[in-house]
Amino acid sequence: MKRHDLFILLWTICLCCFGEPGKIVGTIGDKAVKTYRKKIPLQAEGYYIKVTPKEIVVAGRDESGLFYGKQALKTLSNTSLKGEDLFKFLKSQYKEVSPLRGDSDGAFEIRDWPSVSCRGVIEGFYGNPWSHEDRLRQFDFYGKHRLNIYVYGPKDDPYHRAHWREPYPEAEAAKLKELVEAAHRNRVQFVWAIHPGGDIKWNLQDSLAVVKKLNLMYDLGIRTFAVFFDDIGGEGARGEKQAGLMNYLTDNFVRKHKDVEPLIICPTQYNKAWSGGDYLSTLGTKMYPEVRIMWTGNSVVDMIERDDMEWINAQIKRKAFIWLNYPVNDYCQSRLLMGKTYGNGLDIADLVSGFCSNPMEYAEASKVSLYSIADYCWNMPAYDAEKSWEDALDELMPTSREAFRFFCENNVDLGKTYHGLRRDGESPEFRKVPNDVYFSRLVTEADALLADSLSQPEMLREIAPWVESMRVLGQRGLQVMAMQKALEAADTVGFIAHYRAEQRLEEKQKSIISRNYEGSVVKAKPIVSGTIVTPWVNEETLQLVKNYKKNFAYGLEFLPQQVIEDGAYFIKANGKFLTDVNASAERTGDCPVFVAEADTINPQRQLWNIELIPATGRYKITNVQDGRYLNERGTFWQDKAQNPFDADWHTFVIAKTEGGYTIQCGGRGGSGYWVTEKDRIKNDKKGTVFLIEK
Ligand code: LOG
Repeated sequence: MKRHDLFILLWTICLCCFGEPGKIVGTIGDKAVKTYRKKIPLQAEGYYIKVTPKEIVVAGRDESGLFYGKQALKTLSNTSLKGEDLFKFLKSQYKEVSPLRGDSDGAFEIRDWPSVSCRGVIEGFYGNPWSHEDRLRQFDFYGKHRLNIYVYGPKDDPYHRAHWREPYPEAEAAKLKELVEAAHRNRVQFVWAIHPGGDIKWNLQDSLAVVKKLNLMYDLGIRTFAVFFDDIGGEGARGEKQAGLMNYLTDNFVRKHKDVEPLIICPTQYNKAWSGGDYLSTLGTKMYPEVRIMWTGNSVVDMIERDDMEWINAQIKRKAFIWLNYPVNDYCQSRLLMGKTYGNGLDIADLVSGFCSNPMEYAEASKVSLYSIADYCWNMPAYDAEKSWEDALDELMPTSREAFRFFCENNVDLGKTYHGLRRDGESPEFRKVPNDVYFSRLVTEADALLADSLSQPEMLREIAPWVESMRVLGQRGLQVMAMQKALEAADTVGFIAHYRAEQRLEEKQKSIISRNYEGSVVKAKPIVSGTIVTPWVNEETLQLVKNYKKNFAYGLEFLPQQVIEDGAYFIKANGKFLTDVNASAERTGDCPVFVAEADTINPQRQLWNIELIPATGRYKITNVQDGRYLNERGTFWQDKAQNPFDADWHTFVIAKTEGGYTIQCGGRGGSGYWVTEKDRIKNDKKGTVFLIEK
């Protein structure tokens, strides 16, 4: 055994068996650590650690620094790493690590401090607020991961928003008090937010109502406060009035107490896409400079980069306090966001006054991302999204780690939403080759997780509906693979049987719901791998059914009928034929027109291929003669050379109606129907009835 190995061993034994001999502990002013004063980092919450065979020193810049230093020491005493590995580990964890008296000795010192001074979480989502127990567990987690701020602002707490003037009922106030104490024990600042903008009157009475409420919250131990004006319009959204209230509260509440921190505001224009006029500059110039201003980035849901920070900071004349809308899923409730937390610049620490993540209403599941938020905020330049994610999985699901990893990998992207954020990396193994093995794994890993619910009850309770859905998705996939094989073997009976089994599973999957909540959000219907595996299973089923129908007649009654079976049709309105008149001429951006005569010379100009697209479940319509796609405006693509298919522009919902069919634009929300106007196709709310015939 080398000397340094021996030393680490002894040190570990000492810590475990005899308490902590040779240990010097203190904060900067303490006599005990006087010798090390110069070594202690200047930054708040920083700490210094020295480990030699003879002594262990932990010295904090302040109480928080000492708290984190002691925690680091605990982590160190739990590691079995040695030599090079130990140093590699230390360097990945702490800002500055130096060996003492030569490598072989194994002695070292650490200087460590946070990149961002305010790091944490904002419970700011719509839907089920976290439970009391959720929050208690969160605070322990924050303490452990050095997150130091928690902003309380669940949209559906009536005393935060809808009934902001009213005091909390006694029992709820008592619980909040307990929470505040738990937060403080973990060195987490508890910020309570009020959301008065929905119905505030800009008069003294309402200013006093806010002060009164804040004082009640002060009595529960809260020392930092926020005022939210997000997601409102009308009178409450006026910048100069909001700035006036913040100044009033600073004068009449904050400065009346010795121990209350400067206020935080969430403005109405809280992201660049929604900014305009002089709103932000009004806040910037009229509001006391100590009031911190929250900001979600270039849009509501966005990752933050340096340029973005420079822009907003110039507007508001201070450093913005980031409200990161990730991993919140209140706008994409069917998805759990369990993927890597990536995309924020690693060079923005000096441009933010704080960085908070708005999580999912699933408190435990959110920890996968919060773990990384903590890593990112503590040591921003060294942040590694990949590693941090893997580390989070180690900690959060030690007993079924690989099953959990697989689950997380299948719950990454959020799909298309009006906020536009997408997340890469979903179901990477599936992309290579969809096969039985992958689908079986969806089933077996789901089983493994569900079987492990005893060791991780809270996490499992939250993710169970998604785990269950993952299992059924796997079973559906296996049926689809069996349909493929049956079709290849011309086994019609087998094909129909597997198809019917697949349909039963799909029904079962659709019946899974998570949390029967009926507030500002609806109950969630879990979707797993909604970008990769689920669409593949849906599309492949449809495609196989189409292929089957082309060749076989057995069991057709069990297969879905299309409104229009794939084929070439005339599309007629008022007795006229939709005709690709320019088919042979030079044409860009032209359109077909309705003509009275049947074209006997070139009938294919009047024939349209109508085909169901499995990917969208909608139809595409192309001209038989030249293959050009008709788009939602009833015209052809501008650039005939390219003529690309675009599901946003070229897909239609065709529905049977009295006397014929309606054709609705499906790509972007299905806003308009086809109508005829002067022999051309236009869009309107109420559709023309078309004849679609062979
Ligand atoms: C809300 C927030 C919600 C989030 C995501 C802010 C400042 N406000 O669009 O409560 O959780 O987006 O849906 C918001 O982000 N409004």
